[in-house]
Amino acid sequence: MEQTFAIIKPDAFAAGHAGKILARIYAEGFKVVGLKKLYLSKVEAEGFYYVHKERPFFGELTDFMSSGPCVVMVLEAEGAIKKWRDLMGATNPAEAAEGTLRKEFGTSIGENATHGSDAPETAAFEIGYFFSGLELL
Ligand code: DAT
Ligand code: MG
Repeated sequence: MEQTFAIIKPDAFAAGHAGKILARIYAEGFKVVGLKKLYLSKVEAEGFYYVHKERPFFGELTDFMSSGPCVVMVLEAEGAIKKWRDLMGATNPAEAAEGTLRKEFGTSIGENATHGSDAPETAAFEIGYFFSGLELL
């Protein structure tokens, strides 16, 4: 079984969509092996997104991610990384397919409701950034 790391971002959490997103996660057959609500500091958001530190949107992205509470999760399923990215849809909600979470809950390319790891190496880094082994039993 593969694990991936997911976030219900501050826009979706503030809008009250966390319950609906979790319901979709369970309906699609993921096992939720870790879950907590966090309010990231700017520095914590910068550390999480360090791969994007040279991108022009880095300041905007880390301001947004530290603008309110979010929900961080570890999801487990067969092919969890691709399965979760398929359920999220394209980065830009305007380009996301019908039925995807970003289409339904995202409002702009920056405020796009959810995060998901893009590869096994990033999933390992991202899970370890937020969860200890004891939290994933
Ligand atoms: P994804 O979250 O689909 O993996 P990414 O890794 O390319 O996308 O970018 C990380 C986040 O940064 C993305 O969810 C939203 C934000 N972002 C990406 N491109 C952006 C842009 N052109 N302008 C503003 N924010 C952007
Ligand atoms: Mg990414």
